[in-house]
Amino acid sequence: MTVATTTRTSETPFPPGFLWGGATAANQIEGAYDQGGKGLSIQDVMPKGGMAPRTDAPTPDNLKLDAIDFYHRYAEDIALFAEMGFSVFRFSIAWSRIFPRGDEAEPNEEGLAFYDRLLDECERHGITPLVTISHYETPLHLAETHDGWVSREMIGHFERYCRVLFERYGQRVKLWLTFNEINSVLHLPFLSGGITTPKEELSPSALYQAAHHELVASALATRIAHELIPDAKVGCMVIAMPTYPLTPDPQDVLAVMHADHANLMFGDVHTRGSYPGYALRSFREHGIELDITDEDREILRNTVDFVSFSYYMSICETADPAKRVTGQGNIMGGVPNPTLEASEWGWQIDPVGLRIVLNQFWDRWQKPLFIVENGLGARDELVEVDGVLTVLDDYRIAYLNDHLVQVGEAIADGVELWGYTTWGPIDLVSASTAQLSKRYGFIYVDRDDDGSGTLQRYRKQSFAWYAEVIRTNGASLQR
Ligand code: BGP
Repeated sequence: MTVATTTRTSETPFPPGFLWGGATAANQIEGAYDQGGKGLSIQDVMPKGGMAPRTDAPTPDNLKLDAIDFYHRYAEDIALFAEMGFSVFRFSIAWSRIFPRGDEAEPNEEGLAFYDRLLDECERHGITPLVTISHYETPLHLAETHDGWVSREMIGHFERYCRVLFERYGQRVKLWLTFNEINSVLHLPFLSGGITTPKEELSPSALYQAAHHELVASALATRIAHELIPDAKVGCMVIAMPTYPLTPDPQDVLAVMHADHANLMFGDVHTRGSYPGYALRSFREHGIELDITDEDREILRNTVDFVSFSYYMSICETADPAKRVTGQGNIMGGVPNPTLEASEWGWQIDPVGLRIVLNQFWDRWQKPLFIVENGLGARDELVEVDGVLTVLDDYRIAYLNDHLVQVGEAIADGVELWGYTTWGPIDLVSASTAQLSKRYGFIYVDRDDDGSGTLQRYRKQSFAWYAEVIRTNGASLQR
């Protein structure tokens, strides 16, 4: 006999049909780096992750080469997502599975067939796919021969790749993201833009030219998606980083405005279809000369249907150079906030910042929003409870609960939000440090930083917790 639930879903601020799920990236889960005709991507030569220098060839201590073997275990993993009640699964397509070098005329059929099978599994479980076209996975050949997105030729290679994806999967994939965290190219040019020139040697003009090429490519992809898949929705994806003044000094507030401009320019171009005045002034005053053609300007007018973002932390800014100690670990730098605690990796935890940034983005862009990454990277310990191996991750539950409560507040504020996918619903390899011990999942994967482990999957305590959040559409959250 089933006992009727006492939870009243009418008490939730989350609208009916809100999409709940998790997010991953090919290079952090698939493994099989040299199978199925796949070429090398920049990730295959980054054994220590995005914050460290690359190597010249794949090294055995690069956990991403095998990752968590999703390439072979996707059916089992998607079944576990379905067990939690996912209505959406965000994953990326590895560009180098489809075009192994990036510059071929014809795609690799074996790579395309893999994602057909993956989509079959999503369909079987009624899970809506949300596909990232480029998630820190530039084919290595393009990085090495073109200096990544510094070259205008990348737009053509990307266009060819997008057309293949839209033609092949357009019947079943209606939600697309162009570039993961596109604003990170200013901070991590190799990881984000496949730019092999070391950052210190890269001129600001070259760096912003690369960003411009990505923006044009993103708008072009949006236009083509709309042409080929009339009911598709295309979003940009940015790092959301609410930035607070370190003090009430107006100079600190101005420093925040400048930091915001540098970040928000990417969303501004994607949603408004042209560069904002503050960006043009900054280019002028910093001697940044960009090659922006009339055709580019025309293409940029193809604005996105929605804005998606990752949210992990907020930061502070100050105009006082003596106080500019940068925070550790995160991609964007910034000054640590003295009022906040940090994760073991130095990422400051700020649930209220999520409500703030949701409101900021909605007020600024008036486009539907989608939180496509949020979560806590933590060390987990596998323990036996009633004869079952699990992880008692109450810290992860607390983190996600507190963030989701703030999401509910933002929805009550009037923000239009389509969905929420946690980062790493299953443990995966970290983008910044290439560790597996920085775990995000509801599902524990038995693999350690030294590469040992059975790869077996175990449900953590948070697994049942998230299933309940989804089942009640957020009504079970502790406010
Ligand atoms: C974002 C990336 C993801 C993911 C996440 C967590 O910047 O889009 O790929 O990895 O951060 O970061 P990390 O893996 O470094 O803990």
